[in-house]
Amino acid sequence: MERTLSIVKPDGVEKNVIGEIISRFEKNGLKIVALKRIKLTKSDAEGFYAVHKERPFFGSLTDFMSRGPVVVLVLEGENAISKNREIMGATNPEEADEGTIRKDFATNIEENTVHGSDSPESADTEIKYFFNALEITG
Ligand code: IDP
Ligand code: MG
Repeated sequence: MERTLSIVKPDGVEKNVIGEIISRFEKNGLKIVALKRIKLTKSDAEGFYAVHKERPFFGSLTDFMSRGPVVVLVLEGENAISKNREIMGATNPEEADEGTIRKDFATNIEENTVHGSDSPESADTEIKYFFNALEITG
């Protein structure tokens, strides 16, 4: 059993597809073990995406991530990290496979609707960024 952090980004919330996105996780056998809808400050977004701080899109990305509410979730299941990445599709929606969340909902490479942890280490750090132990129930 593995856990991963998912975020429905501000564009996904604005498009009113929170339920459709969550339903894809469930249909693919992932269990939601924590969930909340919050609004990040610019500084929250900068902290979350600190690994990207040298990238040219960091300012724009953190403006986007703090412009409106997001939904943060912890998904649990076998190979949850890679399974979630498959359900999400490629970072750039133009390169995403048919039937993936990003192919179906993303606006562009930045406003790409969902986040998913990319390794066990980042999943652990990212889950702790948003949830304490009492908020996650398997
Ligand atoms: P990922 O979300 O698929 O793991 P990362 O490379 O970790 O992709 O990038 C984090 C986020 O930064 C992306 O999901 C996207 O919102 C944004 N991003 C990535 N590459 C670009 C880019 O070239 N231009 C603008 N935004 C980008
Ligand atoms: Mg990433």
